[in-house]
Amino acid sequence: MKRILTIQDISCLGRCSLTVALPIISAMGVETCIIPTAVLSTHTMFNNFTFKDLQDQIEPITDHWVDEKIEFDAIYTGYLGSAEQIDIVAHVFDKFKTDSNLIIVDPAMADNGKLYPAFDEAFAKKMAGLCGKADIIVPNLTEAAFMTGKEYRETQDEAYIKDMLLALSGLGARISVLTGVMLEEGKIGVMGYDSETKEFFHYYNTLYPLFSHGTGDVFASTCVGALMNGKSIPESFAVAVDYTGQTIKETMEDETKKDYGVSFELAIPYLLDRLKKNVLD
Ligand code: PXL
Repeated sequence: MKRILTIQDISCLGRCSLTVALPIISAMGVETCIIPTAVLSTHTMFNNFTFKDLQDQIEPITDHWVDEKIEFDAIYTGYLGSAEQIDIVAHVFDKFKTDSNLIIVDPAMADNGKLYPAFDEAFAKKMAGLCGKADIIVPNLTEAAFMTGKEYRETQDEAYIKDMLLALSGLGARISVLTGVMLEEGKIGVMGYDSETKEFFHYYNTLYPLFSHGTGDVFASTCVGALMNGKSIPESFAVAVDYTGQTIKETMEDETKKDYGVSFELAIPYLLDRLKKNVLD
């Protein structure tokens, strides 16, 4: 059985970060170890959220694991609460990176052209550095623009997406994948670039007209789970696009619930079924 480590906050309510990663990756049959970087009452899109920093626990927890000779098949990071946490997490990568494991960084910090309330441009530059230590990065267009210094555009075309991917690949990860790519009416998906083979790949499915926080976390978690199930990189992203779409579709049945994240639970049977298929070959 594969074992991964995911490092992100716990937003107690709001279905994002660890409350999404842990159930989804576990459901995909992968042992999911966690390091909670902070505990918040909700994600930061609510007003008056509480925030308890847990970063002083990261070194002792990981030192203990080093003593126990623990290894991980992948390390996946999402929302990190401060620039200092990025440095600490970079050190965790150094402790557990091997020749065969994968580091996946979702630089969760911005959307729709804006940084989340807790962050500034210096944080984005630091996150770009963490992306340089990853094998795979999965930013959305806003995050990519903040990390590369390139312009954020609402209207997308293929040349713009490819140009952004090449700039992202300059950060240092082997695989860069842009999420939320919309090049065709009614479709949403990803385009990726493999800097070793110099090849682009892409995958799209139906665009459901609902915006909800946490969909990026559902997406990245699913991708990690699919990779750990032996799927190829493009197929893993296809599984993630399909499942994320399905969770949004489920959530649309009850629009009032969207501030509380997507109804990913209802789509888990779909995910397990989808995991058995390969749609790209
Ligand atoms: O990745 C989404 C996310 C995770 N954690 C916290 C957040 C958000 C998005 O707003 O605020 C605390």
